Amino acid sequence: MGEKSKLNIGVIGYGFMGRTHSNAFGQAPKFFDLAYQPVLKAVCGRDNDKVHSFAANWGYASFETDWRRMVERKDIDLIDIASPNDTHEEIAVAAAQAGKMVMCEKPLGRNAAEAGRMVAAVEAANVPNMVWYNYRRAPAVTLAKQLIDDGKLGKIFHYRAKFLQDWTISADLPQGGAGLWRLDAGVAGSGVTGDLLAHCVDTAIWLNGGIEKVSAITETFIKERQHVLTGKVEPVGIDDASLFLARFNNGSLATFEATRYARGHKALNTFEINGEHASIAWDLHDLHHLQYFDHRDEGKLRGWRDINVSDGDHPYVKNWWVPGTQIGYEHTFTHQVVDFVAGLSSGTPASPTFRDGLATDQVTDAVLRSAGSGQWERPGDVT
Ligand code: SOE
Repeated sequence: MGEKSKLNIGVIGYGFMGRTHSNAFGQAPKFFDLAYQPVLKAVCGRDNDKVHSFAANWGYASFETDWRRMVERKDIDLIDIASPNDTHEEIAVAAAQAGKMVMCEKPLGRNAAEAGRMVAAVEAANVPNMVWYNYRRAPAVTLAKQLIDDGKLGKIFHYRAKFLQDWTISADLPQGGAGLWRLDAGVAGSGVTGDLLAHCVDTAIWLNGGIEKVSAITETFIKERQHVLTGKVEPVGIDDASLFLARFNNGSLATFEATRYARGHKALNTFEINGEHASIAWDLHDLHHLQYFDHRDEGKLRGWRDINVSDGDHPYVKNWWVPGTQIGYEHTFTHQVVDFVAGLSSGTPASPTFRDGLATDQVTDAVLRSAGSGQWERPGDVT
């Protein structure tokens, strides 16, 4: 077999997401037969010592401390953005203009206006692009998509989603800086709406189609926090909790809830969908299981089935270990690389593309608008 064409990757950011992405690029070609061989060419971060040791640990051939140098490099095909949200637009637009493929951590922009400019840039340059909404590629979630597309649920009536955490309850937790930029509205764009609900919205649009309108309520429980970068106590601009009602274009009704104030929940990302014939439910805390109830089953045997999505005929699973053993969170990112590369070779781009990421940002913008106006808002309507 001849040597595969290389896909030379430059990752920007070495925090939590820099690690998940680096791991995924490394694992994907080991477990899946990819048309292109991902190569960890360079990683970029501002701190010379930290980025140096990150590069050595994860097997990068080189490192940069200025993302602009990375984007200019002729030996890099794909720029992967794993840095905080306020950097996404500038880097993505420059990378697209330099003719690079672009992958970007979620949410695509701090708001839909930024995301729209990012879509315009990748589409004008005609470069492959993708947003890392990783949970779509948990095998049980992909199986849910297959069951819905096969028509097993019939007409959908209800969609219920939650993403609950509890790590910001302490008033002593500061805002800003590495790790805590998610609490700084200027950097993050919003709080749980863009950080957590965006995951739920991306999955929901994928499984159940577009959202017609939303009615939302948000709250900031802790109004002031010390800022790590200024040392001063400053107002908190993010939403700590965000809940909304929605109507999908297919007529189904939904509730969505995200918070970082649900004591006891670390990453309870769940959805339940109720259709005419069947219902399905999923929970990230038990991510390889899909709950399925089918009313068409024989009456005396009818009940919720607990499908252990770890067999060879389940999505992605046969490429890992033996049936019945488990895979986890990190694998969702690896599957994203696999599908992105498959999209390059087939010519049919894998979703979520930047355009799909924009659709999610339009919904989260509408949620924040509705929380402010007290009115129903439509994702497309911007006044
Ligand atoms: C926040 O704690 C966070 O890390 C999000 O930023 C991720 O997108 C989510 O997958 C897990 O939680």
